[in-house]
Amino acid sequence: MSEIHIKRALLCLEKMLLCRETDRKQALVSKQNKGGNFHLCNDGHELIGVLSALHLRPKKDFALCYYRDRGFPIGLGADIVQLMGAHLARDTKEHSAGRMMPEHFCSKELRLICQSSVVGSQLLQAAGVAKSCKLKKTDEVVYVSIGEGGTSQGDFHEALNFAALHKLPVLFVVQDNGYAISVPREEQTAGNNIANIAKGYEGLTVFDIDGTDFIEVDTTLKTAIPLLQKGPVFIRARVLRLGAHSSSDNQFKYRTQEQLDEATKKDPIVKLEKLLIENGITLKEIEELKEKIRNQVDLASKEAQKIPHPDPATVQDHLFAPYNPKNTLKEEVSVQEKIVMIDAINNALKEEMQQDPSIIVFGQDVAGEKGGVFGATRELTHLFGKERCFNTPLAESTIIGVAIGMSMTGYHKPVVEVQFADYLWTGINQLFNELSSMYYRSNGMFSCPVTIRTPCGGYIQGGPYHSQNIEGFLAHCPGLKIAVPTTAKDAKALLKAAIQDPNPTIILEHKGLYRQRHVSATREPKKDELLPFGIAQKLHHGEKLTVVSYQMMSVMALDIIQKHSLDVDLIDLRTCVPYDIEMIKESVKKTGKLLLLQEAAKEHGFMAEIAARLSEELFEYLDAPIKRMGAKECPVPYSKILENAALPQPQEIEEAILKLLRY
Ligand SMILES: Cc1ncc(C[n+]2csc(CCOP(=O)(O)OP(=O)(O)O)c2C)c(N)n1
Repeated sequence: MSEIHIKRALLCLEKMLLCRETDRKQALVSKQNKGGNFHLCNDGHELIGVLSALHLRPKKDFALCYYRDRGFPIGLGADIVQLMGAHLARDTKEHSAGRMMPEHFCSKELRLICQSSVVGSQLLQAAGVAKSCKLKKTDEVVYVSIGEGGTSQGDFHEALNFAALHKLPVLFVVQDNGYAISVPREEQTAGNNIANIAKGYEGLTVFDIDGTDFIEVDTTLKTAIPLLQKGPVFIRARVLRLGAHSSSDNQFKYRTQEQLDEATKKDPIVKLEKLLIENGITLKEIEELKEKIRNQVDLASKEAQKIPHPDPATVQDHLFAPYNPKNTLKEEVSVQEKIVMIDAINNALKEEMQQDPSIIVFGQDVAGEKGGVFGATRELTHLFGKERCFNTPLAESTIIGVAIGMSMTGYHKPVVEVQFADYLWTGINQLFNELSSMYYRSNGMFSCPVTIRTPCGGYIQGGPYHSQNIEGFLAHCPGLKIAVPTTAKDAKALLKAAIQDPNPTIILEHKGLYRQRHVSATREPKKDELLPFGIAQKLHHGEKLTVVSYQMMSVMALDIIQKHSLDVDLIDLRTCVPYDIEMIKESVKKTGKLLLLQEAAKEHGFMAEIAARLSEELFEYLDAPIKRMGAKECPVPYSKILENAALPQPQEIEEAILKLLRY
């Protein structure tokens, strides 16, 4: 070995020992009731993570490393006190400040992107980070690691496909220890080797190596990292898990002592020590290094125990990043020239893309002449280029996962289209478990300025998979803002506010209103008109009854109220999260009666929340029971006759309004 090689090997050993010693210390303190009682063993995994970090550029390249890859942050130079503090769920500066279980590494300074506990979801986000770097034309690369069990997730294949398709600088590292908790590799992966499967993705360079061998790992990384400028690289590193899966696991239920002893013989630390001794380093030098590391970790552990526990008063902090724009949307004035909702949305996208080059639009069919199946993104590729409006593979998890990653570099604001709200479900993990909670999980360190637009709603004979209304599900997801515009002007001004918002936002666009002319078509707001979320509007003023609704229900209710000149306050919510509870309360105090209208099935719907809240907070003001109306409890069928039977109809709404007025 050359002198420089020995120097790197020594540094690598030092970092691996640091990793091993933190492991030992963490296992100990997790039994001492000091704030954290969960421990994940890293022993046997250290080499690939540490050495990858030593080959990359700290604070320049990005990384998303999984929970059994502590070697990577330690290799980068992460503060051991912060790591030990995170282990004890203390109010640390990095790694979530007690919001996440230990080993969910997160540091803006080190460009360690905040991790969730969902195995596999980091891979698409890594592809998104890399896409952002590539669009920005930097030479930054992205490291992402995962266990072999996690490669069974669909997101793994979506990520390899997207990275290979876009030739992205992602280094995928699978740390294959042969077990996913208790499940052995042969029950996990067809052919028993994930590297062979990865070879099927054209454009992906694949290595299959012994992850316990310093020379093999070092040589591979030296070859692999320069290749990243041309496209993604995949390394399957065969490693060892020299302990149980976690402190909650009894490994001897699925593994014998003999098997463990056999694995221990290949311990990468022992092997590296041997290599160094063969190359002139003395045993004494290694013993001194170990002693130094023990003292360092001892001290770090004591320091970590001085970090305070989180303050319970902060439990709801960092749900949303601050954003308080002024309401600059002007009142509706009667004008001859009206715009329909779909055109207003298209213009909002054009205006925002014009004024902010960081906005990138993508989704299925959104690019080129097609410009979306409803035409919302038409002309965007022509006006702003293929890099700023492009098609994605037919994979919703890809759309949302990539958007998350792109938004986290700070270089870009993705505004994505999910073709129908009904298909958001194949991306729901990225939305529900990842996007919405990123700001909270990272204790305000990483925000995700992602806007998702998606057409929803029925009355168009779209059948069960082109008619869903999903606001009730989404509203149950803390950290996500949701708009449900009824008119063109609101859709435009809300979309513009959403794009400028540093938080994740979702615009549910009712496709039955895209081209509807008599209520939804309005004057077009000017470029600078914005409508912040949480401000409802009255479509009709009255004294005897409050009706609260949105989208198609608002249109139907307004028609009925106008037809009979009824004395009704009609509140159009515009947004579900946040929703304008004050306007509703003020109206109900005046009218004493409340009808809640939603197109989604009545049971377990969004309006149930408003009904419950009003009965808790305004019971004394009510002169009649709160009435809810919605669709029947079944999917929305295709036949027009059945669709009409399922969805709320004007006649039923009329009867409900008149009955409540008479009550
Ligand atoms: C999507 C998902 N399903 C289940 C779990 C529970 N879980 C946590 S770790 C783990 C095993 C993962 O094994 P592997 O990917 O091989 O990594 P290793 O733990 O062996 O390093 C499981 C099933 C999870 N975190 N995420």
